[in-house]
Amino acid sequence: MDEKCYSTHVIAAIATAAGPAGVSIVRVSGDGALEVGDRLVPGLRCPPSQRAAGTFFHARVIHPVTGTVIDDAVFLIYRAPHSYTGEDTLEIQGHGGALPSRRLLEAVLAAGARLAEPGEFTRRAFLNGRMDLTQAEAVCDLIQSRTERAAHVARAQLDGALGGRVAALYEAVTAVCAEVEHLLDFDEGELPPLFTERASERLAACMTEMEQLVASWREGHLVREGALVVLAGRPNAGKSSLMNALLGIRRAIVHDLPGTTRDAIEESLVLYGVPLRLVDTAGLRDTQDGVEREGVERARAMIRQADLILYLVDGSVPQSEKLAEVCATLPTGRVMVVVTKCDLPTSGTLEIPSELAYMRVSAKSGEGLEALKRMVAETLGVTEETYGQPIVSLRHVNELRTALEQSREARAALDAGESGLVLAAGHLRGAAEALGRMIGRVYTEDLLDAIFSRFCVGK
Ligand SMILES: Nc1nc2c(ncn2[C@@H]2O[C@H](COP(=O)(O)OP(=O)(O)OP(=O)(O)O)[C@@H](O)[C@H]2O)c(=O)[nH]1
Ligand SMILES: [Mg+2]
Repeated sequence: MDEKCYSTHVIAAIATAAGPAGVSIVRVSGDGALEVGDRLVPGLRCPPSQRAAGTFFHARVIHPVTGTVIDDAVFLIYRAPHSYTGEDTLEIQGHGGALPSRRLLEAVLAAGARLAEPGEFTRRAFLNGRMDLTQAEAVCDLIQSRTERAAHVARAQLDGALGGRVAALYEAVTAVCAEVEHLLDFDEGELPPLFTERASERLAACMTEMEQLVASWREGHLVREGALVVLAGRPNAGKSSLMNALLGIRRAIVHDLPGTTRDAIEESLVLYGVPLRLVDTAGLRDTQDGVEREGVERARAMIRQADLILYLVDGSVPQSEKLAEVCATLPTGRVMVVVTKCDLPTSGTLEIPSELAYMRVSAKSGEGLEALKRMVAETLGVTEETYGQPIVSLRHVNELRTALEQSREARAALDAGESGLVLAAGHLRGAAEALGRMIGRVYTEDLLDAIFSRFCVGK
């Protein structure tokens, strides 16, 4: 199939979720979408292809091959370029439910459409210039968002909050690149005064903005993917009890027998708008028990991946471990000590290394739980107050890092003066291309395949 045919052939898909519902929508888009509609309503005095954009009508849908009555439906007419995809589009609203919507789709396919691939409507919207690539990706993020915060960030990205900033950076870097390349055509010694210094300064301003965007990734990926928070500590420290208290349900088995939890238990939780993957683990100790040993191994594996480790210490019994030594074996900068069972009398003094943050809580009385939640959100760098437009996509942060690296190299080359111009031009092109890939000014089919395969069919 040639590229043009692939990108404009009429496609169709059910746009609404399967299952009992009042209405389901089949969306039809491409060159000839309205004529596909004509074949579903034979004998209609004014068929879809004769109707104006922005109008709708009610009609009985007839299967174009079998002649069976499929449903009665409302047809909405969009004409290129004023539609989601930028193409002629028909939206057919029939009765809801898995079977009626499938029957309607089958009739549309029999009338000449082909089934859309995942994300194909949005891919066409991008190819037809209706949105940049960051906006197209935001569509998928919005659909899949699990928290208010994630939806808010995706919505703003869909409005171009990120794409606009990156487009400005792309244009600024491209302009510096064009000027440097232009100068390469001149003879040596004809460099305008202060040219390289000024180019370097302009680039530095772009780099400051790129750095800000890269720095927002830490928060952004937590907003989208969720933070992995692992409860770890000696057996009986109170990990499962704290897990249950944070969740508000009795999810994990609690027992006074040390070594109760064997497998890692994961649950989702939303704290101050940030989705967490909260994991309860087996108590860390040397043991001869094969099953428990496997549990301890799993606990260590979770600790290695964690964004934050809550290391629990039972405050009601004499301290049996040197925290400084234990924490030296845990990933630095990602550990918070939680002293548990604070409803019970404390047993002696606790030695907590001064560089570690710690909290006192009781899973039994609830004391300290709210403060702990707040502290976890703050430690992860996310609170309700930080409400900017962070980078949420790994692809975006990687492109920005490439652009930054290339810009750094370009500045170093510019600082060498005239002799560095050829090298600088190469790096400037590299930086501009990375920014261009981020917003889709530069793309390959493979890149689009990778992005849109994450989408659902019908979007
Ligand atoms: N008084 C009091 N008892 C607690 C509290 N938290 C846990 N316990 C008790 O401590 C014991 C161990 O609790 P768990 O939550 O099972 O401890 P764990 O760290 O998950 O233990 P393992 O799974 O064996 O590693 C149980 O008898 C709990 O009832 C608390 O806040 N206050
Ligand atoms: Mg446990």
